Amino acid sequence: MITARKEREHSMNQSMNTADIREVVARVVAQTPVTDLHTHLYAPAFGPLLLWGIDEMLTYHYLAAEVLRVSDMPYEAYWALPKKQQAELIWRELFIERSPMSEACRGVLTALDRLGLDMTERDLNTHRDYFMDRRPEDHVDTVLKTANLKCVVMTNDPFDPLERPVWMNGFAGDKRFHAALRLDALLNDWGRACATMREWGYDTEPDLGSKTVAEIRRLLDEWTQRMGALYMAASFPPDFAFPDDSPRGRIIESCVLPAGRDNGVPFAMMIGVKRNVNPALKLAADGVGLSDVDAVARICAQYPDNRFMATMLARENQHELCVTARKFRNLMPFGCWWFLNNPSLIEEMTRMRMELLGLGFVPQHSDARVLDQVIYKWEHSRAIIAKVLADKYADLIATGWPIEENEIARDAARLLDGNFWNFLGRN
Ligand code: RAT
Ligand code: ZN
Repeated sequence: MITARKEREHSMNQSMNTADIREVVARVVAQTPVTDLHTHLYAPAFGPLLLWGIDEMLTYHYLAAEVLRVSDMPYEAYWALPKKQQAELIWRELFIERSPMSEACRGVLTALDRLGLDMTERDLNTHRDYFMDRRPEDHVDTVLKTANLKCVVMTNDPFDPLERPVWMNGFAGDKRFHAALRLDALLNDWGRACATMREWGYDTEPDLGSKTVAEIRRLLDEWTQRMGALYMAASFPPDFAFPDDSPRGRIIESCVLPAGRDNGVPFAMMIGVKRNVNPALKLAADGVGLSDVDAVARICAQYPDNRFMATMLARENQHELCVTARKFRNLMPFGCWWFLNNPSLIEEMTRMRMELLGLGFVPQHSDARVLDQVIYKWEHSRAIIAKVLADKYADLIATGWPIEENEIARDAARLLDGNFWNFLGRN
């Protein structure tokens, strides 16, 4: 007995106490490479689709929405400006005329700082100089290294006229950029998708009869293969229902789920976006609404041979989604999506998820649209994930359960990288 106790004391001395834990966890999480499972970035081979640099960062649609609240410029006049002038307006209004408090503003500063720019400098043109002569290929390497990312997953839409030709011309692949087959165009506007598919030579009819179903399935199989897609995905409005007799519901049941099962790729559901709440804001026009988590539970229950990833946009849906994930091993909650990608909400969600799901979730994705953004999105999220983890380890240590650094590294690797690949079955 005494020996056992001595051994335990010895092993506790070897492991960490609560004072060390914060520093060690922060360091380990910062050093753990990330797989960023949902971005809007593109490999350099996609040419102008890959956005990067300071003017792109400043004109991010999150910041367009913010500048259009404080400026009295008519919406159309803003959108008519060349990008450079939009960036100048945003810099002036949101960084110079007032302190850049919002998360999207702060992010620009974090990214510039970590790229080595002088943050005491308030002249935008001076910052622009850094980006002037950079080659996109080199910048990708610099940014992924600075953000400590292993790889990112793109959002790839076969109906997008700009990216489609890159795939059709045999994109050679880029191990830093994986693909996800995005199905919004197919699922959220079937009338139009049907007509487009006909133009491409698929024998589709609006009625979704068996011939059309087979053709949609053919499209899904072809594009999953062509892209090497890791998963299929779509965003849905708050009234997303399942089962559902609309074209969306019918295509999901008769095409997407069979394809997902047979091709071994999960279906990622991004639920709760109210598109075009204020159309004058264009890409920044969308809002959020409360959704029905039972729809998620029903699809997971009815299709146990399919795997589902889910992220929901309303803060109020998060608890129910966590509880639902406890009931279904084929459901992986992921990320703090869009309006939730703010420190206070990331912390709340990460704590709740860890308390309900242990380490069995994917805490974050960046949603970056501009390459440089991964620097700030991941630095800010990593700090919060580390804070939550450290609190939880401190609770464990308080019970006498020793924690070793290699265990922290193992857990961090699961959260930031491994859980996603394991869920795909590709570890
Ligand atoms: O976060 C965003 O940038 C949004 O505009 C959307 O792209 C959203 O993340 C989505 O994937 O639909
Ligand atoms: Zn997105």
